[in-house]
Amino acid sequence: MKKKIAFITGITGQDGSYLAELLLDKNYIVHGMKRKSSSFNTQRIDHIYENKKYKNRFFLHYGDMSDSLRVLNLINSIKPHEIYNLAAQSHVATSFEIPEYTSDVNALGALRILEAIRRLKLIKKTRFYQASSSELFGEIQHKSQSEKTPFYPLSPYAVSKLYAYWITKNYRESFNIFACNGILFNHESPRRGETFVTRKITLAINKIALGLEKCLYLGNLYSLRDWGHARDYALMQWKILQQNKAEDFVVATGKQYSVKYFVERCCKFLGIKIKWIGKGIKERAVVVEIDNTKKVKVRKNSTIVRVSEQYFRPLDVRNLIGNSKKAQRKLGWKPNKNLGNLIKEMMISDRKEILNSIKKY
Ligand code: NAP
Ligand code: G4F
Repeated sequence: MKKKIAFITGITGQDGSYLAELLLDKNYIVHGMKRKSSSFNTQRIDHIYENKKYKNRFFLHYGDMSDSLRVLNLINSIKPHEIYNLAAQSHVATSFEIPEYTSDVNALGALRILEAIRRLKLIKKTRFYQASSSELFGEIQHKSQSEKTPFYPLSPYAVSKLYAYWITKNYRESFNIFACNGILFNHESPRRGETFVTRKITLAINKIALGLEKCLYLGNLYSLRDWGHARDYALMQWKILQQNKAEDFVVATGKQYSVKYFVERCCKFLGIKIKWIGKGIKERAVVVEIDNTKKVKVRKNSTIVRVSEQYFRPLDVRNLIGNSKKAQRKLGWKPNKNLGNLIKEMMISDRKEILNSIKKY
């Protein structure tokens, strides 16, 4: 049988790396778009590149979502069966600083691919996945959010993703392109970018426990998120494109936790018990008990987490929890609700990474 060909934009990101592994293991030929950078940006996929098992089936191409001609030419030369549009300026807080760039890449980026599929007459051949986001729900209109919940975006990032969501639907309905939105809730992993809150916490708590840092500074401790594992979500991205009919799906765990709780659990993992004192900008976490068997380098009564105004957003999505019943019914989605396992995997991986970087230094 002829191998399927996939094209992944954003292959160097968290999701791109898991999706590339998954597709290669399913015997696909995988092409990915990477950005030209003055420093290395392929750390998340180097292990794939070096794996002999994937030789002649894994290809990287320079490109940028803001460059229509390059996007068109790449799709023309690859002629993929499936395109996964994961590339994005994906940091919500940063989108307030660079709204125009965020819109160009996230909103028009999706349009550029859809137009390429249409102009290159690949409508019958190429299926399209758009990485939509639970940020679309923003100021939530339903207690838990499903495909039927109205959107109310609260950031330039979310507004840009709203355009991408609708243009995907529009090209599906206007031109019959097999184009789908995966409305994915937050998903994390040891490969999560270091400035997203979960990874920022797992890295900092490890560094504090090793005596390398004194204090972690965070923004809104009371945000509630529905956090899943990125590897599980990559499988759903693929499944969405394997259906008989092009449709949109919410993917979520259906459980939510606060940022504050996430911090407590990371500390607990290292045998550090904290107590929160103060309110608002003065709120902080103080160490009240230490498990001596874990040999952490923190002192009782020291403050290890503080709030900093710097990390507050002009507007913030405070409360997200997904209703993924449709994905459960049609895609066989089995939400993995175990936050403890996710934290354990991220904490262990970050500790190793920190110790290795010290050794190298
Ligand atoms: P990520 O780790 O930030 O990866 C983003 C990818 O996009 C990276 O490969 C990045 O390249 C690339 N990129 C950024 N700007 C680009 C441009 N102008 N041209 C070409 N490539 C560009 O994000 P992720 O967590 O894997 O998320 C994947 C997608 O899902 C994103 O679209 C995100 O918005 C969406 N999403 C994520 C979540 C989540 O919780 N993770 C939830 C819902 C939706 P560099 O490596 O060079 O920066
Ligand atoms: O980890 P975050 O930056 O993720 P956010 O904003 O939910 O966005 C992520 O998930 C979306 C899916 O819903 C994706 F579409 C998007 O691409 C991205 O992957 O922040 C989570 C929450 C926010 O409410 C934020 O205000 O944590 C709060 N927070 C508190 N202190 C912080 C911090 N966030 C960050 N990044 N850094 C802080 O110090």
